Amino acid sequence: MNMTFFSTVILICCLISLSDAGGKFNIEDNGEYGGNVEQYVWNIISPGAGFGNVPSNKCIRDKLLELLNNSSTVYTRWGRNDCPDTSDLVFTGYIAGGNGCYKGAGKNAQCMPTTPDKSDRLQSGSGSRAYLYGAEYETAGYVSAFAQVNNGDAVCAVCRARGKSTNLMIPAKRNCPSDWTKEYEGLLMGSKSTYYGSEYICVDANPEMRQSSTGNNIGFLLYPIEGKTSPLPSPYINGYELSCVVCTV
Ligand SMILES: [Ca+2]
Repeated sequence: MNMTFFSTVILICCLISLSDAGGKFNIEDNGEYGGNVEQYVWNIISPGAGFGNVPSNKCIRDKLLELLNNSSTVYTRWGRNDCPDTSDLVFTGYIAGGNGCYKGAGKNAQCMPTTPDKSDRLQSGSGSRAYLYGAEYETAGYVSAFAQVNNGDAVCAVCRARGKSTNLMIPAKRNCPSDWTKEYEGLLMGSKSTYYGSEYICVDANPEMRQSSTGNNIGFLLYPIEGKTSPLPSPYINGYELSCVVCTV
């Protein structure tokens, strides 16, 4: 086995590993191409190419590399207007969600683009619908990076991690599993206990706010989240704020 073909096989394995979520591709079980691995892979990555039209291993390798480089996963970086060096910016926005005083609202947070397209329905003030409110950090007295943005209107960025296939937010962690890339770490935040609940989101450890926005308003209010050790077991500490990390692979 020469090195070119060996490299191709490695890339084939990578592609199949990425694409095999439902066991759809299985080289070992395939008899359609008489054990011709190149033919099999080429027909996967170039649908409609037909039998007997297999290019050189280099072409297959280049195509696999192109596919791998084009794969990506998208996540929201809550609390920042930019993306980590590991990702590309898709758009920036403002965090929004339900007002904790109203029970009739979605619980999930939204990253609202700074340049929305105009709706074709502009009827105002119906009063019988759910509302999206901008988010404010409620972080007075907390660690300095967050205290500095107290009452500031919270921002967000949607980021695309190229060459990755999935992302994961892990609460109570500051580092990712081995083989994963750390996109950012932060503070787990959401509504407080006396308000209607919200999604828990991972807000970047160095949060930014919309300029000159520290007026105190009622909307989607973001508080640090505390762990409760009844029954969340040790080593969790009762009342400690929870960190978080966002990882890609
Ligand atoms: Ca504000």
